[in-house]
Amino acid sequence: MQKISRRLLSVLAMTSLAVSGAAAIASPASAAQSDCPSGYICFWRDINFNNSRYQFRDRGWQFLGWYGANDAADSVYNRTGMNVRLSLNWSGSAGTSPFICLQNGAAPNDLGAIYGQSWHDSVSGVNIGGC
Ligand SMILES: [Ca+2]
Repeated sequence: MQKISRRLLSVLAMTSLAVSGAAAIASPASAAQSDCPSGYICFWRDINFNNSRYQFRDRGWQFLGWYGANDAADSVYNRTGMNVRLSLNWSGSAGTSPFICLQNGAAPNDLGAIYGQSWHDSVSGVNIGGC
């Protein structure tokens, strides 16, 4: 029953988000780097592209907290075709320093290990084409 409810929520989230073109959440059971569709940047809650996924394709700043993903991501895959700026903090309307510029195609599997422990469970803002 709980599994059905979770799946329904996921479908509802994907439906509403498809309209806004922002983010979607995948079932943790199917988590894999290859789940990230072309044209998106995907964030996973755990290292090595595991657990829930959040994906974005719109340009301009977005706050991961709008999708329940603030201070949670540990792995990322940039398939946007552009460089993407990630911020550690959020001002209310845009990301604020410190930043990472993630090259198109980059797929850091452990943000804390690669960019320093301050990036573990700490990404707040994403800006596709922002660097
Ligand atoms: Ca995490």
